[in-house]
Amino acid sequence: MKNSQGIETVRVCLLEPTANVLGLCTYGAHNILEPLGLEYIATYLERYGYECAVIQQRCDPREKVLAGIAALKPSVLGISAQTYNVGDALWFARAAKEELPEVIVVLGGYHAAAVPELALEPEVDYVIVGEGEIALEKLLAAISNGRPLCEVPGLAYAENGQLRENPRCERIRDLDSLPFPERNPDILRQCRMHGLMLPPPSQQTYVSMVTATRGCPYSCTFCSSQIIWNHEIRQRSPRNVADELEWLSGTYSVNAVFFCDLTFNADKRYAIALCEEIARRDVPIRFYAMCNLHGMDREIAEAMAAAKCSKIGYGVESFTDAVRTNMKALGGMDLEHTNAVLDEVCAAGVLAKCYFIIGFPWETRETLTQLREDVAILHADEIKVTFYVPFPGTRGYELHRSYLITDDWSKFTTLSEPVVRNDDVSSDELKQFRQSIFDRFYNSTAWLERVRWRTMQFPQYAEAFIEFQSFLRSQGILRANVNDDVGISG
Ligand code: B12
Ligand code: SF4
Repeated sequence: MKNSQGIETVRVCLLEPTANVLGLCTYGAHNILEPLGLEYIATYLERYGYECAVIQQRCDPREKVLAGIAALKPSVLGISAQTYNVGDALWFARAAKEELPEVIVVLGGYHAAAVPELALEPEVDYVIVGEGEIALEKLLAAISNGRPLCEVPGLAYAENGQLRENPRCERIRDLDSLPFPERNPDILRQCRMHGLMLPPPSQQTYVSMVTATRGCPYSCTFCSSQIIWNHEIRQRSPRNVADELEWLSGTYSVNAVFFCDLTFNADKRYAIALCEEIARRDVPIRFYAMCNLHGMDREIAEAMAAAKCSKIGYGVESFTDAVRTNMKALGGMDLEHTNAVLDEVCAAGVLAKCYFIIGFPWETRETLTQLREDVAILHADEIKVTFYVPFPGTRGYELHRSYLITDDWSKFTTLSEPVVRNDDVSSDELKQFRQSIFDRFYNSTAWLERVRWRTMQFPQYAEAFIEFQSFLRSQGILRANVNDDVGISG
């Protein structure tokens, strides 16, 4: 095998297995967006002369995906392994080795980084722990040049049956130095951001992801982000991010973007500067981003609205003291404070989605009932409720692994069913509570009034609400014929 400066082209195939989460979404349809991490790695490796293909399983059966990989005859197969898809990742690793006995299998991603012992599995050759671009290039160069593996940063591998783990790779200091990840138009065309969105799903043409920053300064105990990134937040220049948006619009006709930054507003001044640059360019793309309620105010909301941000997601998680103080890095906000912040932001014309987690081991019927009451008067446009999952590598896993009721990683989706034991509330009851929280929220007078008020104040959102409501109705969640009730036409 030779590297870029070397003699022959090395073919690398990068795979994201995704199938087992299909249909598990809150409302029956799940987003599968582009495999951005793998696209970053592929574009980076191509700089060094490697020939790369990125494959995303999406809805395809495993066998079809495997045949596609085999046809490419790669020398190296890199697989992204999160917790929920690690079983699929190992299936592909085994099957690829059977088809192509010479292929080198490398795992990366959150689960692989949390469980580097996967390198001891016979079908896995190497695990990369952490950010993938530099580490994988160094691994391929070491293999090509016959350099010792102990020199490869971030590498975990088996040596005489024992696990060896090298120190982590240096971080990419200058994120602007990374080339824009090459996209596959076929994938972007199939991607949709479901839920309440502007443009609504039916009008999304090509959907992409962008990340302006890497890392999150906080450390919520249930979050996996620290496994790959750290507390330091690295930022691309606003100009570089706006250039990418223009490129996505011009080259791929993208009209909707998910900013997958861990916390878009972690640095308020930076976020405002970024939005000002995007607004100045007037790129015809609307976007969705995740923000922390702490640090949100009218100023940043107006900057985001001017940059065509149509929705902001917030990890509210819970109003229960035990969660707010023990699990959330900054301590969660109470209902009153949350509503006050949401009001400020909503006034700027950005939609608000709030995320909640239920099913912590200490959860009781009383805390769940209280949450349902609280959510019913929440000043949000959309909610998502997921089950608590202590992912390997998190503090939550250390605290709660003894509460796990399954060791089947494919159930660690946060969407399908609880994986944590609760002595007060059964899994079935938890599922029912989750459903009833949605039911209560979307059928509450407060939400119906809100839809009316929002569409009067911001008529541009009328289409988004109409499509979302008909979706909720098709799922049996929304019972009233809200269009008639609130007088939205269309
Ligand atoms: C965007 C995103 C999504 C998108 C879809 C992404 C997609 N392709 O389908 C949406 C919103 C739909 C989504 C859904 C889900 N997601 Co998600 N998602 C993310 C998010 C926010 C960003 C991922 C990203 O692109 N980052 C930017 C790129 C540059 O980084 P990256 O992907 O991590 O890749 C780098 C490294 O990890 C590494 N690497 C990754 N793969 C590989 C492979 C090899 C071979 C190598 C060498 C290196 C390597 O190198 C890359 C470049 O440096 C992460 C959190 C985060 N910010 O990382 C959660 C995250 C990955 N999701 C998570 C989960 C659980 C889910 C869901 C199962 C449930 C849920 N609650 O939403 C579903 C299932 C999705 C699916 N498609 O199957 C968890 C995974 C935790 C775990 N331990 O498994 C995360 C970490 C969030 C969390 N809860 O902590 N997700
Ligand atoms: S603020 Fe979000 S990304 Fe940061 S640690 Fe908490 S949950 Fe994770």
